[in-house]
Amino acid sequence: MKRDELELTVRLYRSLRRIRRVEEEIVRVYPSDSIKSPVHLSIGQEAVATGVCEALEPRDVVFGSYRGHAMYLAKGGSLPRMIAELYGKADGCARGKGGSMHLVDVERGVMGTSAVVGTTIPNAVGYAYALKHRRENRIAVSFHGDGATEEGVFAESLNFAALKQLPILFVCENNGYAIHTHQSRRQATLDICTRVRAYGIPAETIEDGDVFRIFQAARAAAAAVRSGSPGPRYIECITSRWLEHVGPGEDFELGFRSREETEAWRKNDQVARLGGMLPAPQRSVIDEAIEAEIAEAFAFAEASPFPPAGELLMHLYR
Ligand SMILES: Cc1ncc(C[n+]2csc(CCOP(=O)(O)OP(=O)(O)O)c2C)c(N)n1
Ligand SMILES: [Mg+2]
Repeated sequence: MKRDELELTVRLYRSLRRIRRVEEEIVRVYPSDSIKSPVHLSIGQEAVATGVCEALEPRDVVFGSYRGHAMYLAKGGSLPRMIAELYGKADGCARGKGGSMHLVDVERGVMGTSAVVGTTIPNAVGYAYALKHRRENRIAVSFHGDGATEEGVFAESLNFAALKQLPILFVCENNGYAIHTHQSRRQATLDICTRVRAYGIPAETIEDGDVFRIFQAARAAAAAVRSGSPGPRYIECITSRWLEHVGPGEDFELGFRSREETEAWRKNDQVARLGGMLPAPQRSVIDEAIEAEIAEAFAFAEASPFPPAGELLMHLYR
């Protein structure tokens, strides 16, 4: 491997592995009830946030959904403050009031995630509108699920972004499901990119979850968006959620999908794949550093106090 390729592989592996291990630790800790929030885990989907965020600059901003741990971490959001948020603690990134579904780290460009499907898509478009007005050389990224593309606001947002030629990259994390319902039972046409192109927005699908391919597509799209012409871009990444919609367990016993359906994706696991591309000693150093960081973050959350009762109605929109 050439030096550049090795450095890229190391960065992608570190991000993939860190997200995977953080979420596995959430799964392990969850039964203790220390985590006070519902959790929508992205295990199996890490390559999307990792590949896209690797293509961004620190000054760029991202907006996401309740399944936002991967995006938050890949963009550089504080891990201790994320875990404290899941614990409902005062040092949490949303002061312990938002939980897993409302992660934010403005300094790192994580502008927010939301429990209400599709709602951060227009937030990202609005931000991109401001960027264009202020002639700032930054871009906004909207991460959303396949289910979010059925919301009316999705169409409105695409139209406005295309009309105003805004510096925004839309990233669809298409895991095939909205809760327990497959895309084919919800959408008249399964080709999301065809719908997007109807607004004049260039769109492409990455079918295989290859983190390098996602990175390259995001880098090319981000460069085009940054140049301001021809405005927005759309990338759909097909991916696979391995755990239940919400919670730390699996959902195969419910009967709406089978474990076999995820098998090909497990064989294509990007965490294992990139780990296998690195020399073992180098991989161990990375893995050990991640374990230490995770242990520290959970200890930080444990030690943090709950917010005082007097803060109950502060920092809220009312
Ligand atoms: C406006 C709105 N409608 C319905 C819901 C209930 N709901 C929560 S998650 C979800 C599925 C969304 O699926 P998708 O966008 O594909 O994201 P994924 O969970 O697959 O990451 C739905 C319908 C909601 N939270 N908000
Ligand atoms: Mg989905």
